[in-house]
Amino acid sequence: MTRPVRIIGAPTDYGANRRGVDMGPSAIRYGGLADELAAAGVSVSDDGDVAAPRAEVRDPEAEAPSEGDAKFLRETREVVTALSDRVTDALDAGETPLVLGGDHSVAIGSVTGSARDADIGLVWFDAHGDFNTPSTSPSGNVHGMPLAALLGVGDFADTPWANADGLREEHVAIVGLRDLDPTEREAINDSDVTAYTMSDIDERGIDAVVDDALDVACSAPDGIHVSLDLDWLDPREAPGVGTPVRGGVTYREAHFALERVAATDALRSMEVVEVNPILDEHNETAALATELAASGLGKRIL
Ligand code: 4U7
Ligand code: MN
Ligand code: MN
Ligand code: MN
Repeated sequence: MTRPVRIIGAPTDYGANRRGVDMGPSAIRYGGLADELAAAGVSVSDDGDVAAPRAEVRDPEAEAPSEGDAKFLRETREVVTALSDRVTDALDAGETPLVLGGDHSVAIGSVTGSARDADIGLVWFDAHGDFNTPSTSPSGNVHGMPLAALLGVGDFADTPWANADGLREEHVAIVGLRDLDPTEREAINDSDVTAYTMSDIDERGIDAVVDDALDVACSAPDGIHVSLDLDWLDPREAPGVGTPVRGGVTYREAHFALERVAATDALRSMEVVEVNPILDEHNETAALATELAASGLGKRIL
């Protein structure tokens, strides 16, 4: 029997360079999430949204760990701390947390919550590495930093609220890379994270790459967290994202990958992030997020 799913919204946008992703949780719910998951045969409850401060009342320069180069770090800390607790609560109740973003900075909360007292693996489906730190980031946007934060890279060493206790680089795989900043590229190469580019997918096929990525993550004993940034897909399939990059995976490749996730039976927690309804066309990116979540949670065709 599959565990019940608990939906948790994290309507943030301050980690991204564009307004609008804060409407992601509403758009994804409106896009039919509950129905999709019911079709997947899983029982669902909705835990509502964590409180997130509005852009108008925030201080972009507050409390960066170094040089003041990360925007809204104080707001990030508040939201991810609350989210982390909600994720742990869901797991303690025997449920699978499904976090709806919001910008990708919310992953700091999902993953720290999932990796509390557990040794987990992580698959990061994204066009980007999200491996910047405040001193390397060209933008100062925290949605480009969550993986570095979770792993305690660079400026994020000893940042307890952002470091995931039960996550080791050896158990992390990034899939679909096609846009890295030079310093990020260096940091990923210096790490023990396994990273697959779009060229790897071109060359070896989505099945071989995703299976390798899942092997990396599933070598952790306590299950895996899947972080799905919708800009992983090609912008033709997923136009409603803040940082689109041409040359992403197709609709079918994405479904296939998430079906493989379900087949591992190791999914512990999941998030779908970076849906921007303002940039979307007829809510199609939000609807796609619901479909892919359902595939990851075990929806079957036959
Ligand atoms: B996303 C970027 F500079 N690397 O750090 C940055 F190109 O969560 C983009 O993957 C980050 O969507 C994209 O700002 C963050 C930029
Ligand atoms: Mn991205
Ligand atoms: Mn291991
Ligand atoms: Mn991302």
